[in-house]
Amino acid sequence: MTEEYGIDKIKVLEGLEAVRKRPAMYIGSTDEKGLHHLVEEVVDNSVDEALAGYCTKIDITLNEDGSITVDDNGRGIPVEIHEEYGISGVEVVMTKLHAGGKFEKGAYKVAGGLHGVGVSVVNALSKWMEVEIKRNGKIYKQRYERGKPVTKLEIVGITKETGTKVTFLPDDEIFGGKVFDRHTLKKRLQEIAFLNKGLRIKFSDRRSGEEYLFNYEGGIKEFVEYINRNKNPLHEVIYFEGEKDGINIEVALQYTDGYAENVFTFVNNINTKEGGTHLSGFKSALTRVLNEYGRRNIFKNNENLEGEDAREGLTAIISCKVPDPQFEGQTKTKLANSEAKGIVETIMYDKLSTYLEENPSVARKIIERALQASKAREAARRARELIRKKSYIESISLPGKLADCTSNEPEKCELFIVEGDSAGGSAKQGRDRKYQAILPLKGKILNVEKASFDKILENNEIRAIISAIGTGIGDEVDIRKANYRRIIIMTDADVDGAHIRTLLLTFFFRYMKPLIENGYIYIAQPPLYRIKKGNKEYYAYSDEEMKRISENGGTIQRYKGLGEMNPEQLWETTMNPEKRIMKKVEIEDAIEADELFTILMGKNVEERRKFIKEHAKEVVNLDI
Ligand code: 0RA
Repeated sequence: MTEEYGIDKIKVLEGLEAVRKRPAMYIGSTDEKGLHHLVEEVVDNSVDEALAGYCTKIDITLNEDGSITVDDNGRGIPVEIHEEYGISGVEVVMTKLHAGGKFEKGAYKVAGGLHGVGVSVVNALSKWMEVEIKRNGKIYKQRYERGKPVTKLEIVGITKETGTKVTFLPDDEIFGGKVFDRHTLKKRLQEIAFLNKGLRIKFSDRRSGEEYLFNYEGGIKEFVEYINRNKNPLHEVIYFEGEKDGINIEVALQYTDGYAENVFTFVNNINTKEGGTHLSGFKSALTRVLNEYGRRNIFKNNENLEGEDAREGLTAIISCKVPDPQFEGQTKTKLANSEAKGIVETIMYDKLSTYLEENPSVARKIIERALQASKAREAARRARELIRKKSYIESISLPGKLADCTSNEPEKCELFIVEGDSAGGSAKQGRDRKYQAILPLKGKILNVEKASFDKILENNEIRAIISAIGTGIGDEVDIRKANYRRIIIMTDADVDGAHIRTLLLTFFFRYMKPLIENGYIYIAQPPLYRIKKGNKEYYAYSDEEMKRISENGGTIQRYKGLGEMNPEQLWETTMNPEKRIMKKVEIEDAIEADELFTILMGKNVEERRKFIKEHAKEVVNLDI
């Protein structure tokens, strides 16, 4: 009896009901991210058709009723009756979990650690879904509601074309009232177009009337040009492609006069944010090629370039197509296939060596640039040795000194980087001495976007930050050595405060990225207002909150700076772990983040002016 019950239960759970019961298990979450995941899932199927060589165009439309349409000119989902299930192929794809594998499709699948749960999951989580297939000279149509077919697969017309059109409305029982974000969709669709040269992706937003056509004959070569469009490139983009043992790789790279390293890797169109074997292969080939060419043609005295010298100022995209990708890592975005390292390394070594031999003037520019980086690194190394010792911080002349905490359990400790001496003073008095350390900064730190590594290390404020945190800097960052688990940026809620915060974030993003990636960096949220009602005091952290609290009577005090709060107030409102509000800094999109820092902090004034003008309306709570 129990066994029978068990079997029954498994059967039930295998159906789409299981998906509706535990959506997060299939799409990660039911927040905005999960919602957009649905689109990815459907688009991925069309991209698979493109990868297999059958589809050249995909139209994505955000409809006025909130539904979304993905329309491709691939082969069309098979309509024939499926042997095993006795229903049409369409219905198998739409209602069976992981049905994709039941048909052997193309050689590569986008399906990786992240995606590949199947269209059926999207169907299960949609209030309704309509699929229209052009195949065998006919147009077929079927409608589903919450995963269940509500019409038969009907023939509704004839056609000479082939393709699949899927329209779905995410179920508000699952996603609340969340709506698609045009910006998020647009960015990902453009990325897919860059990664699949020639593929035409049209994106239309019926709500705003906007339309975009993404179509790049140059593929990732144009991607690199796009990323570098606000930078100063040293040469044209170098591009090559190669294939071995079924693994296809494409590489596009270009050096700029900047200092940042921007290497982005993709496997079957998935952004492998955590890198992996393909990235290792790329890095070691790059260093080896530059050193060998340098020794033959440029070096005078036994110079030797290290990996980071070879990658300073480099923007590169590595896009691999791997038949059976294995992903590992925290977010399953690290390629694990060991064979990929050797293949990428060999192809990269051969093609880049040849390119440099054939283009000696470009080769000279690249290698001289790397040699300069190497010299700066040597100077930096000496400075760094000094800075690494925490005791060193005592010896440099700082406006205000680090007031360290007394605990020696870094896991429980926090470092507040505070704008200004007076706020620094209040923070020192108001803090929890055991777990909270205070580092006051006077004025603005150096803009690292415009300075070389050795110059950065000459800057006192930056030295103080590095030695206080203790992880080291650049390639050598070791998060296990962090003296604090949280590093909290605490600045005034005005223009200067915002600027200092951006300078600090630029520094952390460019030189201590693992701290951001591992969730160590926070932004304190001091209150904007104090409201007195009778003998009661309230703090408001936004304009809305202020309006709500101050309704019928109440005196409102606008805080201009942290310095206006006494130590107790600062502790109560901003530092007390039981009460405070903080924002954790996360990198959602590394390409966009690079772009933002380049525009905001880089050399191109005109671009910055344009950007600020365009985004000015989004800025709130900035007291100018
Ligand atoms: C299964 C088998 C075949 C194609 C597809 C599915 C397919 C699915 C989707 C989803 C969106 N667009 C799609 N395009 C194709 C292969 C069909 C054949 O062998 O002809």
